[in-house]
This record gives sequence, structure tokens and C-alpha cells, in this order.
Amino acid sequence: MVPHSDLSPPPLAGEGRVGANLFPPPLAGEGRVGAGWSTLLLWSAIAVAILQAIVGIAHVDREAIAFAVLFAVGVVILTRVRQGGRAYTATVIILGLLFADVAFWMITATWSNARNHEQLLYIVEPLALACASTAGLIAVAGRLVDRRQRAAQSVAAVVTIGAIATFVLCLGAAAIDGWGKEQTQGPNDLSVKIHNTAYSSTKINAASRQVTLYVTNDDLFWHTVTIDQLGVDLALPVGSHRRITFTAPSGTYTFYCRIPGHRQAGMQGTIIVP
Ligand SMILES: [Cu+2]
Repeated sequence: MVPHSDLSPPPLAGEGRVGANLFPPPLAGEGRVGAGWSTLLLWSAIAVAILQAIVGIAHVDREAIAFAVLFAVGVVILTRVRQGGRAYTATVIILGLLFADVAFWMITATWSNARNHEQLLYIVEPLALACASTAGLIAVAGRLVDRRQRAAQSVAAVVTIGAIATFVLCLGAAAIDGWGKEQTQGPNDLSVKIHNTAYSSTKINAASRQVTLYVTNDDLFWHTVTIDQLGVDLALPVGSHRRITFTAPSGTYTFYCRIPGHRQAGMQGTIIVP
């Protein structure tokens, strides 16, 4: 095989390559339209956009809907601009950051919800998004590193099959572990619901110095109930139901969400212990 520098013209079909007839002839510019990484990237972005839209509409979750719109805009740009051009590369990099963000929060959400035996829906939602966004992240890396898309077609196929297999295997593992046995609210629990990056109540009055909070998160993305003075830090992925019990001296304490930006967005309140 003849090595090519990034500046050399794309190889021609049959130019000393074994099996060159397996690939369509390259187009002007770099890479092949419709081959490998670009296709995997496009379909991963479409999958994440659709999943975020479904979850966003089902949960009436503005942050998920905003992410769906961002991915949809990315899809439109990818299909409109010239591949390998500056706008294309910039879009690929931005989508890479978005994929990484979604993958990180959804992989951790899947793990947490499976270990806490939450309802099936709240394992399926983050797992599907984790698989699709990880495939997208691999496609972004492949598109940026393997610019001539040499290994792309076969690896992209493996990544696609791998993502589907991972989804099935993880769901199987979660089934063995058991779902639908989430925490339920106790009679004396103080209930707090989180929806659209807001607590249902920002002023909580405890009945005694031993406090049990029962918190649910309706949003796609993680939230926490954190009280620095008491060492309380309850983290909640999508659809989760969690309890925490602590004892506190009489006083007024501030609770907030420690996910970056959420406290500034208004996720804080006070809890008064008698
Ligand atoms: Cu939050």
C-alpha cells in the first residue's frame, strides 16, 4: 500500500490496493461520502436526537429537549456542508463534546439505576442513550484521526453491532440483578421531587432532629441534594427514587444541587431542623 500524506490527492481505485474494488471511488476532497465514520457519526447523532426528544417529551424535560434540538441542528449541518471543510470539522468536534457529555452521565445513570433496582424504563432510557452516544464518540474519534477513512467501513460496522450487543447484554445483566424494586416512601419521610432542574419545595421543615429525605428525579440528567454542613450528598440519576437519613443539630441548613450550573439556575433551598 502506498502511504499518503494528508496533502496528497485521494487514492484512485485500483492504485496498488488489494481489494480496492470493495470501496466506492473516492470523491474530490478527502474521505468518501457515505462511508464509514461519517455515516456512523450521522446515524449516532440522529439516534441520540430522537432518543432525547422522546425522553424530553415523555418527561416534559426542557434540558433533554434542548439537547435533542442541539443534536438535530448538528445532523442538519453535517448533511448540508462539505465533508472535510471547516464547518464540518467544527460540527464534528462540537458533536464529540456533546456525545462525551451524554455518554458520561448516561453510563453512570445506567449503572446507578441498575444497582438500585429502579424501574425498567429508567434503565432502558439511559442505557440506550449511553450506547448511541458512545458509538457517536467513537465515530468522532475515527473521523478526526482516520481522516481518509481507511479502516472506517469495517470498524464502523463492528461499533454498530457492538453498541446493539452492549445494549442487550447490559439489559440482560440488569434483568438478572432485578428491576422494579425501587425505594418507596416511608410514613415519616420528607418528600422532595425534582423536575425541570427545580426542587418541588425549597423550604423544608423537619419534624425532628432525625431527618429522612425521600427524593425522586423526573429529569433525564443527574441532580443531587447536597448539604455541606452535614456531609449529606444524595445523587439521583433519571427516574430514580432514593432515601437518605441523617441527624442534625437544631438549625437552618442550605441544600443545593452540586451539578455544575444547577445551583445558579435556582436549585437550592433551606431545611429547618427544630
Ligand atoms: Cu441539578
